Amino acid sequence: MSLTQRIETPSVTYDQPLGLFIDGKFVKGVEGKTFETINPTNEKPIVAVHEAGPEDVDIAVKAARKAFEGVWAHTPPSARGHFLTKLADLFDEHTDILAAIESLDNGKAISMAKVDVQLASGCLRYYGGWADKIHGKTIDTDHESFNYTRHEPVGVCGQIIPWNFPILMWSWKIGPALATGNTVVLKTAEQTPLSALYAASLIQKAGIPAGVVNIISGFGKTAGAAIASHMDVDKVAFTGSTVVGRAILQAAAKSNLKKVTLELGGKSPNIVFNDANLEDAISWVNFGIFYNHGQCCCAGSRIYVQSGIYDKFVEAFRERTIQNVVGDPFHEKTFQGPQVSQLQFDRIMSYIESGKEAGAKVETGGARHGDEGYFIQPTIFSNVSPDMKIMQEEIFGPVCAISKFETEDEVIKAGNETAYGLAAAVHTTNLNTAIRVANSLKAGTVWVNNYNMLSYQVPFGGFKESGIGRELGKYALSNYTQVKSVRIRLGNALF
Ligand code: TXE
Repeated sequence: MSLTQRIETPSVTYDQPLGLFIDGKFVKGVEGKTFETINPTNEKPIVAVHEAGPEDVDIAVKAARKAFEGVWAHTPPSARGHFLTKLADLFDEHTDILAAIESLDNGKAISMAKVDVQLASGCLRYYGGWADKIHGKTIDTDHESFNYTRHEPVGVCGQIIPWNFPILMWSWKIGPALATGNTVVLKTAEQTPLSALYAASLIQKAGIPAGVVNIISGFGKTAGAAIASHMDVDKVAFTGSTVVGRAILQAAAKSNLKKVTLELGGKSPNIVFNDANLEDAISWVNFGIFYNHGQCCCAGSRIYVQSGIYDKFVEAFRERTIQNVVGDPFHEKTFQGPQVSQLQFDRIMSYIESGKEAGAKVETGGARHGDEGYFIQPTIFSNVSPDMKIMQEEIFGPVCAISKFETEDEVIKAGNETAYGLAAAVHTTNLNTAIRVANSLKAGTVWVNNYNMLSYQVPFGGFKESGIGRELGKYALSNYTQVKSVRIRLGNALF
């Protein structure tokens, strides 16, 4: 099988790289295996890509190690920054292609996919700016000493990303890793390998030295597990399910105690008080759960509405939800495309069935949309209780549950009653309420009068079982550096 294929999408025609991107070149896997990626809109294969197994991971790690010890170690920080800003410019130039690939491979609405690409280029440029501003401190201890710290790169970083934001996660991982002087072996999700491979061709165009970034397509149990347990990978950054997050921590513990950062699932509460601006709140609650077809780790899937506005809210929210345009991701007006895969479609439908069986009321949706592709109607459940599966587990689809509450204390308690702690939101016109509730919710991000606002300058990550470490902003730099203390004796003291 060849290493590129011309692909026609409804918006652009382009050359899709298919190989593993190792040591600056696209290559076939050692075992010669390939796998197909499926178009979730019509359930048909798009193309087959080359598959990495453990041996390919090893080859990629060796290339990354060589670059880390060699060319990249001798690339000045400002030059690293320049490479990242050049890459960001190339993302901007190729926005239409990258966005079309996301819509084709992931099913993302094209208007949203374009925003993802802009956010990705913004993230790369932002970390390009950081590259020559990473420095340690001098620390006074006594007259006879000079002490300083260096923030050194961790080394070879394994990065394992999911399918819900393929190109955005690529940039969240690669931006801070390269800015701080690390090299990377990144594995994409098996459902969505295409945009990352196209972005790898932009790495070549940007002139980033061979081996600094290696991108492989492959499965979790083979290529992913090989990264997590590799003895020469110094750190793994993972975004995905909690169950795999645990497996990665175990693999790190059993191998070389590599550093691990995790960005996992959520079951985030979205709280609307009586005094909220109703129209605004409904718009944000709708965006909070149905954006990206509900396939967001921070999706506001548990909606708590205060009793004074509950009936009005449910009615108006249902009306708003019905207006969400579900359909072909390549139509500019589409808000919600298909779920990413048959597996995710089946998982979500089984949660919908479990909600119905448990006695929750379907306010709208509750079924498949159309008869081709993995489309699901935006679904709102009411009449739910805290013990229902749909209130406890991450559904990762366009499905939410609304509950009524009376008091602030009660809703804080309910909001925190979950093993997750990724995000939360509060809608109110009272600043005191907003701040009190924001301070009391155990979540890595609390939005006030908005939802899903993500910026590359602001850290993102989870409390409790939603993860370890923070991505984005200055905080992410500490995931990719380790501190060295250098202590110099100035006087003549001896022991
Ligand atoms: O995730 P997996 P799946 C949640 C969401 C979703 C559920 C399952 O609830 O319904 O997870 O999705 C790689 N060693 N999130 O099955 O399996 C895999 O190849 C190393 C939340 O797709 O965690 C892919 O690259 N790697 C989420 C990545 O892990 C392994 C985003 C994610 O896949 C591996 C996605 C292993 N043993 C799903 N097994 C978020 N936090 O945004 C799999 N992988």
